[in-house]
Amino acid sequence: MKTYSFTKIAVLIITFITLFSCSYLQQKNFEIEDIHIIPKPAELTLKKGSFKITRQTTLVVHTKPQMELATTFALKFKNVTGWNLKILEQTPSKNFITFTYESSLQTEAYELIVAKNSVTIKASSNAGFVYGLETIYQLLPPSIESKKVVANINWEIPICTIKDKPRFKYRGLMLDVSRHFFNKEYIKKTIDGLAMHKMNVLHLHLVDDQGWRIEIKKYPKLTEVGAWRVDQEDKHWIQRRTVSPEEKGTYGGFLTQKELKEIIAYAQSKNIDIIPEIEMPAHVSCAIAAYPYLSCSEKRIGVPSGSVWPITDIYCAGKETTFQFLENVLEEVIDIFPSKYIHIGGDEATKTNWKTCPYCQKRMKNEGLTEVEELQSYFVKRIEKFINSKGKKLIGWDEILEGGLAPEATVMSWRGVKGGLEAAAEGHDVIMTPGTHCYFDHYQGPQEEEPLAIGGFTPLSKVYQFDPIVASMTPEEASHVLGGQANLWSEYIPTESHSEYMIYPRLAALSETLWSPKELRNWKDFSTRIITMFERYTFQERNYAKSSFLVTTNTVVDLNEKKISLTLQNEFPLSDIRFVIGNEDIEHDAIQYIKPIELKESTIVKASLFKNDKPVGNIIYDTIIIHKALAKKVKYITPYHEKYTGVGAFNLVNALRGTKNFKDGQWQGWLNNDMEISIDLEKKQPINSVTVGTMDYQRPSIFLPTSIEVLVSNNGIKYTQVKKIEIPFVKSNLITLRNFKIQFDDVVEAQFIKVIATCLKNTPQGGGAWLFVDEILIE
Ligand code: TNX
Repeated sequence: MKTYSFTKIAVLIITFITLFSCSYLQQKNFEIEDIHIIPKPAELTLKKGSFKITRQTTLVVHTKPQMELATTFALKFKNVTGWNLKILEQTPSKNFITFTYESSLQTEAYELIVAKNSVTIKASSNAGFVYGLETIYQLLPPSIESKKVVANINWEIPICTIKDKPRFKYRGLMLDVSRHFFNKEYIKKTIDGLAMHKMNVLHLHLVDDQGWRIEIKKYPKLTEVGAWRVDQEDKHWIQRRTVSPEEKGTYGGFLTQKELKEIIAYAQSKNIDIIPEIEMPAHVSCAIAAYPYLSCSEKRIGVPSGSVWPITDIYCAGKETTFQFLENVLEEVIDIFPSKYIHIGGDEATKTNWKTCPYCQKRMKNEGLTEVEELQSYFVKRIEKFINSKGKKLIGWDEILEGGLAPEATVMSWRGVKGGLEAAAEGHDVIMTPGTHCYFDHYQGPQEEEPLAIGGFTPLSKVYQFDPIVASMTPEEASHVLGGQANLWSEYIPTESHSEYMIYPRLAALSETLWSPKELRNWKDFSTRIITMFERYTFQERNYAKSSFLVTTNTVVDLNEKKISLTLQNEFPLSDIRFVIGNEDIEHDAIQYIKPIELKESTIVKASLFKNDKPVGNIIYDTIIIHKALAKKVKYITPYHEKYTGVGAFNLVNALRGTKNFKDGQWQGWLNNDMEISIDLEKKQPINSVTVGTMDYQRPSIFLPTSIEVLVSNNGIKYTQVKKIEIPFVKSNLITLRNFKIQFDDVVEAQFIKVIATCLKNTPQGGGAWLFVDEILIE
């Protein structure tokens, strides 16, 4: 009897301990390093323990918009778990997520209070609730973004309090849907991407030379004609031929008014304002192709398939019919878009036609204008009046400053921050979109590794340094800065996956510059959080650039010791970089990089960033060639040009190679002049070949040599020719690096080598020719 009750007590105790420890173990404790929200919240207090979303969790709502948000939340959960979370108006005793109206919070601000048994999202507007939910998603495991059920996941978030609000009220992205058309589904997917980063403006660039993308009922030809161009997608943008107006366009598309309304409603539910841009007076070849009377000459043109420069086919500023057309178009646009802003472009108008057009001249005379810039200003002011009369505000690119700004206009500063500074000083609102930090059509990694882009270099870390407020601004001027925006021009972006590649992850960096308090900005901290964001992108089936993973090399040459040391780095600090030398396999044999790698012989170095012992991103291959001319004396018989000096005397023999960026400091240039140099190898030795590294980049007039001749000597005075190659000129629109290897028929013994590379004499476009050389390798 005694034994029995003892056993009973023991069983009871064990059960109790087990139960207690189980529930205790279930309480996950998060560390601050586990929280990877982007953009970083303004204030976060973390406590021990967690709230777990289960099949029984209830969503508590009090209004219709809250109901809609709760429904999207429940749907997301249904996708990944199969559960049907309840949405109720009554608050249960525990395990619920509730939306609570809190009037003291600013619009867009929210508070998130996560406790053991409940989650409360407080906000004074739908925007705040949207952001509260987005934050919950980012507290959850990345697989919440999956499109299908995921097993064995604890849907747990840390007990914490978050008080969050944006630094800037305008946080935008511009999509150019004209140069290449992007459809409704893609635009909606982009809206999801924006909301996730707490961005609140999608600026749609609906009109440009190469395509009119919005249905206008009064002018059907705008889309019947203007939305379609002759398909020349197989050619480089700047190499597409001018088409005649008779040719039928087959490539393009447009958004119907119905589709746009659907997009707008979708965006509104995510607190995103859609700002339409209807370009004028330039970038409108497509409209002139549809209605030739809109231009000064009324000449018929075709919709251009590619580059148009300079932009002279612009709207006539003299004829009244132009303004009637534009007002009718804008009236329909205003009916579709609830946004308080209408963007009218205004950039890059070459106004030569206006100088000779009798209508424009008459207008200038009547209005007392002397310069064509003032006529553009008249144009914009007149359109502004119309837009204001409809209760809307005008935005334009910074060119609208020229000739006098329209009284109420907001300026989008793209040519640096200068226009923004000027406009703010005049008391106008400003949105900063400087090309230096905000142009997502620029390269984000070394050109050799990236898909073709328009140029520039705006890596993730550069975007992260963006600040819409310029240090020199007075507080009054700074108060006019509404925020910032990234622009994705799409000349070189034909597909959705490419478009996403350019947007993400740079959008994440931008979002933090526009949302989070400046004091919290920290690249190192961001660089750990972004990795989780990559996982979220993957679950969302979103393409994104891994360029920031790329390892880059720097080579330092010790000319005395004739050795090369290679440093490896990555945009992120404290990266796990590993490498192999020669033919070893990077997957298995890589060693961690800790200090510069010293090399005395030619070899290949492969390197990559590693995560969890696996290479991530692209593997880089660097060929190091230690050749016979390394660090030997070079005599320049024809001097290099003062504009492109490379690194000076040893440039051609320092083993450092130039990149496709011809201004990278590794190239020596000769202008309308041949390169003639000799190298003293210090002693007679056997030579098999001479290689000359050159560049072909015809746009800025850099051409391959037309011939290369190699001569040898043993006294440095009398040379004999060993070999000469001729290089026929071939037109090209690419940037190509070429190594011309002049292989000798027999091994030659010599101390002095002379190389003569001839410069192109007659260039296709006329004008001068450059010859660029980065290295001469002797083997
Ligand atoms: C300039 S930015 C433009 C666009 C081009 C872009 C390419 C601006 C207002 N105009 O038309 O697409 O450069 O980066």
